[in-house]
Amino acid sequence: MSNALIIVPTYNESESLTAVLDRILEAAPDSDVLVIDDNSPDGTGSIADTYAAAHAHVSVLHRERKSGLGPAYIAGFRLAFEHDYDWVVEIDADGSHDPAVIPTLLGIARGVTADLVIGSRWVRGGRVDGWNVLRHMISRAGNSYARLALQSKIYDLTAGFRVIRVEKLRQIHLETIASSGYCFQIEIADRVESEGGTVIEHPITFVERASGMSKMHLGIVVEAFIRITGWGIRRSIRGF
Ligand SMILES: Nc1nc2c(ncn2[C@@H]2O[C@H](COP(=O)(O)OP(=O)(O)OP(=O)(O)O)[C@@H](O)[C@H]2O)c(=O)[nH]1
Ligand SMILES: [Mg+2]
Repeated sequence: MSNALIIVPTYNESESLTAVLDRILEAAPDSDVLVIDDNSPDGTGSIADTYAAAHAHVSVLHRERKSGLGPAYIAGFRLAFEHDYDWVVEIDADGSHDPAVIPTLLGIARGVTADLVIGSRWVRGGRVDGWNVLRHMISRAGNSYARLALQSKIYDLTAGFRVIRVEKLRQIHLETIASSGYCFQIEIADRVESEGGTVIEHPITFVERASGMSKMHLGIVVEAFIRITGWGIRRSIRGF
């Protein structure tokens, strides 16, 4: 068995999934890949099943309904616990993250024994291709606000391209993580950092999805804003 589990959450990614899986297997042929599909109406789940039937390293977890990125990833993390993987890799199914970078992120994680390696858009050398000004502003403002409120050193707290040490995930009490949207990524990074974990940001180029629809909506931004503000207030009260 490989010691890294690459988790690919999907909701309506029928147009991009096969190509992304091909690129993942090419880049990391020794890793196992787990697609977690929330009963996508566009048939992504059966595309994943067909792919898994033809590729020994790929498996699929089907969930009954769309319940957000957080619960999907937590289900994947629990499988990584059960099967004793050392690392999980998070990557989107829409082609925004280049699978060719996975060995680099894993190499950094293993080399410096980091707890979290983030493929970061917002450190020197990182960039985003294809976003409009509004999307740039939302991501930059959201990350700056979260960094300030949580007194974090991380520049790309919302990034969805990461390697996480499973041992660290076991320590951060997943049962108490309530975030659903991309706030989940902030919460995980914050837990790792608050527990004294080693976090490294490696610059990546993020490419806007070429097909399919974004799952980003106002509710996700509002959830992040409310939760971050709550955590920040609690933290500053405790600090005094
Ligand atoms: N299983 C599962 N996957 C999800 C859910 N929401 C989003 N995803 C997947 O999570 C990844 C990130 O979602 P995106 O819609 O690309 O979000 P984003 O990257 O912030 O937005 P864009 O840049 O516009 O694509 C993609 O692979 C989605 O298919 C969900 O509720 N359940
Ligand atoms: Mg995306």
